[in-house]
Amino acid sequence: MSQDEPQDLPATPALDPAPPTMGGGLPVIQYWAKHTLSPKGPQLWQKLLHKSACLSCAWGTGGQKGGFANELGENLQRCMKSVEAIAAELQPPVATHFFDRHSIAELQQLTSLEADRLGRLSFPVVLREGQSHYERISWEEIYQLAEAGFRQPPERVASYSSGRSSNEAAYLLQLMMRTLGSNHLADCSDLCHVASTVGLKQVFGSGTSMVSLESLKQSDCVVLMGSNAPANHPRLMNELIQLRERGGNVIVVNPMLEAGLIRFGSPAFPIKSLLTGSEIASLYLQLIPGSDTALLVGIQKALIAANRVQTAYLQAYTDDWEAVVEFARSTSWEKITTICGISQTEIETAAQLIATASGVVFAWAMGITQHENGVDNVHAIANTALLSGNAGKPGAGTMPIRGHSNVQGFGSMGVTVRLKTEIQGALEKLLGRPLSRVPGYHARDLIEAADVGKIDSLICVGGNLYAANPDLTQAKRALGQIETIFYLATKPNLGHFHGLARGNTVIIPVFNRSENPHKTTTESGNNFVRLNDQGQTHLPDADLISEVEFLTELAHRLHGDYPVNWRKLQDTRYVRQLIAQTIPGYEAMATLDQTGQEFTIGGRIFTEPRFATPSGKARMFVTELPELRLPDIRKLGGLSPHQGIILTLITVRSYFQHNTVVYREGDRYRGMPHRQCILLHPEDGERGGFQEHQRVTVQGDAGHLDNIEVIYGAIRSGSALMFYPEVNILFKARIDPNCGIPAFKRIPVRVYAA
Ligand SMILES: Nc1nc2c(c(=O)[nH]1)N[C@H]1C(S)=C(S)[C@@H](COP(=O)(O)OP(=O)(O)OC[C@H]3O[C@@H](n4cnc5c(=O)[nH]c(N)nc54)[C@H](O)[C@@H]3O)O[C@H]1N2
Ligand SMILES: Nc1nc2c(c(=O)[nH]1)N[C@H]1C(S)=C(S)[C@@H](COP(=O)(O)OP(=O)(O)OC[C@H]3O[C@@H](n4cnc5c(=O)[nH]c(N)nc54)[C@H](O)[C@@H]3O)O[C@H]1N2
Ligand code: SF4
Ligand SMILES: [Mo]
Repeated sequence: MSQDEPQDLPATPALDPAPPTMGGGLPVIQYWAKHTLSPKGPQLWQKLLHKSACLSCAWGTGGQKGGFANELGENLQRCMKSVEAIAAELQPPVATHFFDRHSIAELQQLTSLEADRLGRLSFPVVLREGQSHYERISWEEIYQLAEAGFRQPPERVASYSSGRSSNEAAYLLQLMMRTLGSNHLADCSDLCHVASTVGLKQVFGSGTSMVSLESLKQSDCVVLMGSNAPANHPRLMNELIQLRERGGNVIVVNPMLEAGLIRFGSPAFPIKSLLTGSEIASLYLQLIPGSDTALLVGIQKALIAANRVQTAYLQAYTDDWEAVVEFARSTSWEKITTICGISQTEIETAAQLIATASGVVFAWAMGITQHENGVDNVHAIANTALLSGNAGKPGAGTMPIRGHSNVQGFGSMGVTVRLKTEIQGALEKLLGRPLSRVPGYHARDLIEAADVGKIDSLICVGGNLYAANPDLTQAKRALGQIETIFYLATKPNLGHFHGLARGNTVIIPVFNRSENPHKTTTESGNNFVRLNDQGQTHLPDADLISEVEFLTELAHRLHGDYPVNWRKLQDTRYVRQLIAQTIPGYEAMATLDQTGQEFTIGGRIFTEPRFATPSGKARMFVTELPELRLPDIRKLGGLSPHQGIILTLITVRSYFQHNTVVYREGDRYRGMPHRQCILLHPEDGERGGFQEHQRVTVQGDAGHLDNIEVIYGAIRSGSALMFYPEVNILFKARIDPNCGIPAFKRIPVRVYAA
């Protein structure tokens, strides 16, 4: 590419020859120093101190208490992931003539990192049907295209969204779509924590965490399952360090030995932790990927055998517990240990740590949800919490660790294909008519529907629908069947270059959270609502729009003044009033603008065993053990189908990326120097006849990747690990029929030397 691209993110640092033995520590401080003392430092500090929630993860640091505070007002809670996210947003604009000079064919050669480094989008562009270049487009033409696009039959229009935008934008998006008569509100949570939302709602009547930060601080045991928190939720590590210091235990369940879950050095505790690191895991269970339900049933069985089940609690506060107890009792140890690969003794040790703790918090992320049995996994966690009396009391409970910084807010606002009946009722009252009963498409269904030509128009409020999906070949083809696509985005990504519509593809540049000309709100994974101040953009001559302005103007053109005065809603105070009236638990939003009082959403934190189900009791579900067979080696195509070995591939984020957006090559904590690596156990390397650093081919059921470097690491043998989104070219994921999530964490692949 030519010289006109901005290039001022730091160059990729050389990787240490050997991976570090702990997470966090001095490299984090070095990163901070490098960025905050650089010429960009003042801008960065301004953003860090801006009163708004961190852009990165849903732990929710920031807001009115100051850029560095958590919801309890504790300071020093900003991590370097926050700096990383801000630095990417502070890039200079994509050069004025960039799109004139580079054809789509050229743009499609870019990697995710290169696409992000093009800079901030600062003017709207369109790729017209049959054309080779994006070109600038006027706002009036965008509205005309959008109006025409969304005047199609409601079952043929859809939206997709990603959880970085505000509650206000989310609310307006769903109201606009539902007023049209469309329920096709696909969201990144469909690929993320939907298994938690669905599973927890069935058990407790509420789909989010029942544990507040305050309550987490009272627990003396955390079971951390399928989470790489040192990289993805760094400030959770402070809580784990403090828990260990007060004598509590952390049980980690993960097929990969993640360095930061063994030891972590936190800058929040410079003297006692930063340099040498604090021990995190008391017990590390390195199970077979996809087998968590078996392990949890094993823990339940051990609790029963040791007579540690809280029967009086179960009788008083749960329904259907007998079947769950009977199932665990009658499942053989042999079956359990064979499926999960963890010995009975280790499982009994875990059960004992749980039984002897005064309060246990069960926390989890994608290693639990992204499976064919994701909802079962969540049920099995809930069952274990209930059998041990650890739900509905301070210091205990179930705590999904959410992804995007406002992904949970999107769900609360009704951006979901499973609308709460209370919201449905409130919206029907507002509209004065019933909502459409046609079921909506979630993210996977949307791709399938598009693939068979059932979608005319799509609006994407953030995200990267193309690269977030399995089977990139299908995703590209499916998006290519859609007549018009509108991408609202802050920065260019692979989706803008590969996820092209049949007709027009429009990219609409938007302000990010700290730049909006109005206040907004977001919701953390701990159910805490943040108020984000208005701000300014650093971009010179920027022709950006706020998501709220675009959505209200489009809705006004589509719906006139029905059912609300849309243009008036450009003042987000009125959107907050609507939210307060229609969204359960958000009543306190009504006074937020006057008081500035951020608040915890009502009806979600359970400190007593009275849950949000109709009976007030938790409902328990028997969780069948998964059958973890791998396909026959010949079934995974390729040139020489008998060669190589079959492995279970886990796809994850590297240390330096945010979802589909790569910030830097490599992952020092896993010893992977670049992204074209496969991490496997040395035993499997030997079995396949590979040397470390040798190049291999990885074959899945949808494609293959050549020239992949073998890296040996501390992963459960039989499994391997690679980075998404590049790896999504390989496979058509299996889907959990209970919630539609793709099984990104258990993909059969064949690995062979070329
Ligand atoms: N810096 C940064 N922060 C982020 C993100 C980011 O990309 N970068 N993304 C955000 C988003 S949207 C999300 S959803 C979260 C993701 O946060 P995580 O869920 O922590 O992210 P993953 O990289 O998918 O890591 C999943 C972990 O699960 C383990 N695992 C894999 N399979 C299994 C299994 O079968 N059982 C168990 N018990 N463990 C398993 C993996 O080894 C890995 O440690 O992070 C959020 N925060
Ligand atoms: N193989 C595999 N695939 C996965 C996963 C996995 O673990 N393995 N994880 C899945 C998960 S958990 C998730 S959440 C999805 C992520 O899927 P998405 O949420 O769809 O993708 P992101 O990469 O987070 O989207 C990044 C883009 O959002 C835009 N953006 C950033 N901030 C804003 C903003 O304020 N407003 C607007 N309008 N746009 C903004 C930028 O243009 C940026 O390029 O991927 C899923 N896919
Ligand atoms: S833990 Fe998450 S919310 Fe807190 S500063 Fe780090 S990235 Fe931001
Ligand atoms: Mo996510």
